[in-house]
Amino acid sequence: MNKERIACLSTLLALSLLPTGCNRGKEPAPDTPPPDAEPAPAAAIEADDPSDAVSETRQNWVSPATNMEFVWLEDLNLWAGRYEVTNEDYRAKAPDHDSGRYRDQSLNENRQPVTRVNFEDAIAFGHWLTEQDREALPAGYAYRLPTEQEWLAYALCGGEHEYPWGADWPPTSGQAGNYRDATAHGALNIETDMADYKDGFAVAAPVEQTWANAWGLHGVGGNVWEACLSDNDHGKPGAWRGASWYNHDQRLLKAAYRYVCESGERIDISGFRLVLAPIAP
Ligand SMILES: [Ca+2]
Repeated sequence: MNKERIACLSTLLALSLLPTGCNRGKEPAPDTPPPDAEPAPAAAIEADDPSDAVSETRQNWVSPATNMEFVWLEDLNLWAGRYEVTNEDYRAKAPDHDSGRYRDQSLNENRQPVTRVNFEDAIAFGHWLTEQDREALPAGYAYRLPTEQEWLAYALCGGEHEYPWGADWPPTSGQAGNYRDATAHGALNIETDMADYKDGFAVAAPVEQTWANAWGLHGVGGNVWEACLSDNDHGKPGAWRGASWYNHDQRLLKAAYRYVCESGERIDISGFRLVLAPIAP
């Protein structure tokens, strides 16, 4: 068992053993609110003019190597993964990867999102998939993690509302993502601030079964935290966005919330989604 796994399990074990009422505030420690933490309007995203070659391919994209689906987002001039990267997708590169379990619940089914990956793993998967699909990719495009600004734009579908599903708290059952809901409360016997919300899943949900937003992207809010790159340096980690199946704290579910942890940490609630985007000049 590696050091990161031990740290992860220790953290989750500690949380699971907390007395009733003490779980709140023990979710991933908040980053110091950055001055740029408010949602950015989509207009802040500057998209380059696509080349003629790319404009002929503006339909949804399927990776030849993995069958991963990507949705063309005209506002951002890129394709975004319709789903979070699954265990099945990830095991095309790393056959022995195991996303493990939380208590008696599996996190390792093929269509659940991959977890127990860190920034380095996620960035490497994008590079690997680019090499696998290189002959088929639109000229000038490659797979990578989204930047935080890109994530925020498609998480809110270009809007400025507070949560991925809109402005209401709590969300309406069936109209938001997979969080620590009434299902988790019942199955895991853990406290939740979302007892009136039911998404049907105690832990990570199969990616196709998570709520889709107006741009057709599933699971942007909840399911697993999604690794995003720095807005200023696309080669460096930025933060994890979107919360997860384990989270229920209203503050952490806001679209503007940034979860910053050690880039080497691999935990049960952190995964990623890829975009297919123009290669930086
Ligand atoms: Ca849930």
